[in-house]
Amino acid sequence: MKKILVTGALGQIGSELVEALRERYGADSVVASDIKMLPASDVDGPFEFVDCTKLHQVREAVNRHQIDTIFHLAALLSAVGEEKPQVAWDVNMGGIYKVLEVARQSGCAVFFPSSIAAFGPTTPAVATPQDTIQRPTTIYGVTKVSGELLCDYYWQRFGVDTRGVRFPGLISHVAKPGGGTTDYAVEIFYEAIRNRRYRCGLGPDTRLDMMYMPDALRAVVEVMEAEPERLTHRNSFNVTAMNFTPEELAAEIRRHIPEFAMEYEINPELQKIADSWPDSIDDREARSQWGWAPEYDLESMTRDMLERLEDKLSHQ
Ligand code: NAD
Ligand code: AKB
Repeated sequence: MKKILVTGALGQIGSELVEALRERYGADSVVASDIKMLPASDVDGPFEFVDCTKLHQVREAVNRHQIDTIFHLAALLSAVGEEKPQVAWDVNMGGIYKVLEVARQSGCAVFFPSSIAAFGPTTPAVATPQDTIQRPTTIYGVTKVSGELLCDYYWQRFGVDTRGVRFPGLISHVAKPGGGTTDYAVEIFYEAIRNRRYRCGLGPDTRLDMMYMPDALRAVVEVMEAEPERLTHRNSFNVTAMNFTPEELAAEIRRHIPEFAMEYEINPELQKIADSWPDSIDDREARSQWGWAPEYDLESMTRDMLERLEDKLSHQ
């Protein structure tokens, strides 16, 4: 990786991935891009306006900066996707197709982040295997399975070096999440610090896999740097770090903020999506093929989130 383009770079993952990549490969080697514009005061490296659904915009950015690797983050997430399924299809499928076409023409490698949303209600729900039934019932999930297949196709048919992971819900304190079903696991920390209470849209026993952002960033870099001979899969590796319900997360927060109160006001749309996803996934293939190992569990993530968010909010 000598020159990198990140699409959707101003979202929850991109806000931290760009910085991590710049630290690793050099500030000028990483071009951030999005359809949102960055305030001039926040620009600390190359930035381009790139709508990933416009082939010429992706191509121009790749040519102008002689890009050899694209981290394609731009997408609509699960909750927003169900509100605007047609737009979700256009952005998620249009985006990955345009990125893959430019990658094919320009010889770029591509990172594609899939999700636990690529599974559905007929998937084995506990310790979901790497290779299993994938019949998702959300438009987001449909675009994630299709994206995984398209990435595999471009590797097998055209030799484009496509790689990816299936992320669980991601927890972070830099940028707020962008409209997913697992957003509660981030919002709860803001509310616990500010108001000592949180009203959760998912039921108390909704069990899902999650991961803290530092582990997610490492997963992205490690899968892209993995020796290709070791990879029998490419798109996309199950990766996970922790597993909990809203009630268990609230209990962990209460160890630091004893007065924290959790209420439930179930959002039927969100609950339906969460119930269609696995309770837990099996990431042994990622562990054996490229050495994946998370560092944060529920306890260490909660401690770090509260410390860092308290510091951030005290300066706002
Ligand atoms: P996000 O919603 O926070 O950010 C997405 C970014 O894409 C936004 O900055 C948005 O402006 C941009 N965007 C939207 N339409 C665009 C377009 N047409 N062209 C260019 N940019 C556009 O998302 P995120 O949480 O950072 O997720 C990034 C990727 O990781 C997505 O593909 C998502 O599906 C995947 N993922 C995220 C999670 C998670 O928990 N955050 C979990 C699994 C997979
Ligand atoms: C969402 O909830 O949509 C995302 C995801 C798990 O893909 N966080």
